[in-house]
Amino acid sequence: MTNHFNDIRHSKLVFFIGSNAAEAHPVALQHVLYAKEVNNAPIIVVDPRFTKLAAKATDYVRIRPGTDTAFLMGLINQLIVNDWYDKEFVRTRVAGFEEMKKVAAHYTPEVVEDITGVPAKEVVRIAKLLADNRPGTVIWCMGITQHHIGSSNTRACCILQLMLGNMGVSGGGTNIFRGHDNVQGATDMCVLSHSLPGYYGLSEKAWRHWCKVWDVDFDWIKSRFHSKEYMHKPGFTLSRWYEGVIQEDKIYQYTPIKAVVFWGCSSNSQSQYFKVKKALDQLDLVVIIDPFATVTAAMCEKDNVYLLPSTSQYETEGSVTSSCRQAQWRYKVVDPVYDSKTDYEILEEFVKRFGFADEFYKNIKKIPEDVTRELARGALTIGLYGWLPERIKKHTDNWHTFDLFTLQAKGGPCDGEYYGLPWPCWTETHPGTPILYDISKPVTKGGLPFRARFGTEYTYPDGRKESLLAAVANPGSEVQGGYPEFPGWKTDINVIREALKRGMAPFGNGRARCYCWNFPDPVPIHREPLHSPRPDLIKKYPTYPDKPDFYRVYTRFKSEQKPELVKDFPLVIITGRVVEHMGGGAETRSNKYLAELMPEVYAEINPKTANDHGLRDGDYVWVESPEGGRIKVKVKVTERVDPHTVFIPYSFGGMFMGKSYAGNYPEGLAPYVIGEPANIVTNYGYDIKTQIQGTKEGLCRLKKA
Ligand SMILES: Nc1nc2c(c(=O)[nH]1)N[C@H]1C(S)=C(S)[C@@H](COP(=O)(O)OP(=O)(O)OC[C@H]3O[C@@H](n4cnc5c(=O)[nH]c(N)nc54)[C@H](O)[C@@H]3O)O[C@H]1N2
Ligand SMILES: Nc1nc2c(c(=O)[nH]1)N[C@H]1C(S)=C(S)[C@@H](COP(=O)(O)OP(=O)(O)OC[C@H]3O[C@@H](n4cnc5c(=O)[nH]c(N)nc54)[C@H](O)[C@@H]3O)O[C@H]1N2
Ligand SMILES: [Mo]
Repeated sequence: MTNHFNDIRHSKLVFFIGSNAAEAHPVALQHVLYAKEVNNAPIIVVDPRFTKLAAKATDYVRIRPGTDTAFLMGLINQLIVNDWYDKEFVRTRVAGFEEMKKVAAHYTPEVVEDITGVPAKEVVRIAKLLADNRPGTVIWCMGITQHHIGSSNTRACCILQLMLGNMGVSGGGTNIFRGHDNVQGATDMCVLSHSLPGYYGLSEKAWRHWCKVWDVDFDWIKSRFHSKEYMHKPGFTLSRWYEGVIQEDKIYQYTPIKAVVFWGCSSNSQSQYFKVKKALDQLDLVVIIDPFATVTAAMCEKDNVYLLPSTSQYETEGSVTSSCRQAQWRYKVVDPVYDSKTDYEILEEFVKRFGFADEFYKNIKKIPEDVTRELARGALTIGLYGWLPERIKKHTDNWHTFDLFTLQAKGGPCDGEYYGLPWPCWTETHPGTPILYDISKPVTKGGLPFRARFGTEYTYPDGRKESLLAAVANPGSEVQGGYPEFPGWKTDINVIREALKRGMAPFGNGRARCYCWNFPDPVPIHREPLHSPRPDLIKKYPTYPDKPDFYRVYTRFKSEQKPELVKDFPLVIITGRVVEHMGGGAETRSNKYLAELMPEVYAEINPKTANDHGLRDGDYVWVESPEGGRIKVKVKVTERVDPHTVFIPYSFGGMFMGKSYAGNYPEGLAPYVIGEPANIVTNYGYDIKTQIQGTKEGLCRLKKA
């Protein structure tokens, strides 16, 4: 999030796209409802389903799944052609406007209507609403990201806010309501396969930086890898690890995967689940570190599973990071119950047995405080240097002294600081940055320009040259205008101190790019979902070429996009959340109160679809995917979805294509609720940059059970 939840209380408009916050973020929603009631802010909800969030909206826009880029570019085009965009903001802080404008021109209201199903008049009306109610905030979630063009969708959202001049202002921003508690912290630590903590990447420079922080020898780290190549090569992603086992798509690794550790991860959260199941049955070893005996364990047919019971968050402590980049100290509530161990203890047992405890714990004497200290010293890129455990605890202990609207402490021990020291918190005295890219404040007081990450000038394909440095600066900046990054700022705190002394941002003062030359589509464009109900549009807006060695696995795009598929699979399938269940559902399906509230998996279908299939509310139906997955679920007949769309909540598990695996749980540990995982029928398809699974577009068919 560029801003923070509380800041939405300043918004004059809230634009939700691909988010169902009423179910997925009901606590955060209180700030949105404040804006609605007190500021009279229009609440726009763009979603293929009429959700519980849509029920709170002033303006609901029903969109065809997978067409958000076209809709957003259509809004952007309207802002430009009607002169409703913020020209001063574009002049001083944006790059690539001319190139973007040319692309946006294609997305006329009529073209947008054809692609998205949103009436042309609505496109114009919503654009005007956005222009008339500033500052407005844009909030998106998984409805935007889980597509093969997910990264284009997110960029189009950002460009929309740049055009409205809504960036770097209170009440504006791009606010992505995140998933699990501490998922922002997990991302910052890069619990992913393509970077070291703090978004440093996998280059030798990055490794050397962290070796210095860890105080270990670079050559020793190198010796832990199969070869130097693997030190710099991104690993498999969570969405496709199973290909490393079953190899139905070609893999690019010297050996197949033979063992998997699920550490706080639920396998039914992955699409193509019937392939995941196949992989589980082929593996030599499956280790599950979880407070619950998960569905993964129950699905394994072989005797190859070890369950290591971990504690829950209430039985341990440490720093966690919220959606809005704020740190909090989470204190222990109860001692570990039964024979569970904390995740720290389990990790320590492994490290000792693998024989590198001396290196691993060189700087760590006291867990978790020293872990937080080490991360603060290392993650300079995102400005974690000021996140010292004692500062974080002080904030958590004094949370009542901070202002509800601005997050700033008024008096007390944290006077002037922002709650949770939102990063970047450049130094041990910096107050934190509550709103990113806000040039109304000095950098030392929580202001920030856009980063100058991509040089000082760029030459576009038509020969046009443009400065990539801003034409404005924060108050107190020694340079009144744009400036490049300070060399060495990512690895040396003294460079950061020097920049701040001059009132400047260590990472420079650049322009936000509408044209990203390092992306497959420099300006976001529509591309039809891989499995599309519109063969005519596949021709006009085809997907990307296939991508070999993409996170070590061949990933099909073009070769997977088959226009004839819709003949046999005429309905669009989307999946998502219900308020009663969480993720793969291990925790919530094992809770008898929640189980009673949401006891069974179902498919939402429109009354017309039901009638066309001879189905009635409460009947059972087989939902079948083009790849051969099928699940048996209950029918819920509802106008929430249109006649082309089927929605299934994805948090169920313990059934597999009609068969129950409840008997496979250790005695007494089967959850109260079991059901078919929707991910058996979510289709093949992955984002071109991130490889996130496309669980919000795809095709299916229904057969009465
Ligand atoms: N109760 C509960 N809360 C949760 C979670 C949970 O499992 N249970 N999970 C947490 C996690 S990990 C996350 S990431 C967040 C996710 O939070 P959300 O992303 O808000 O949740 P979803 O229901 O997956 O998806 C949101 C909406 O996207 C819509 N959608 C589908 N396809 C499209 C499309 O093509 N375009 C548009 N515009 N919309 C589309 C769906 O209809 C759905 O209403 O929730 C978090 N909060
Ligand atoms: N079809 C479809 N699939 C999806 C999505 C979708 O919208 N549609 N959304 C995707 C998204 S955004 C996400 S984030 C994933 C979520 O997918 P997962 O992260 O795989 O699902 P969770 O159930 O949240 O998994 C968390 C596991 O961690 C365990 N756990 C909880 N606390 C602790 C702890 O302190 N220590 C340890 N060791 N374990 C703990 C829980 O018991 C649970 O088993 O699903 C993805 N899959
Ligand atoms: Mo998530």
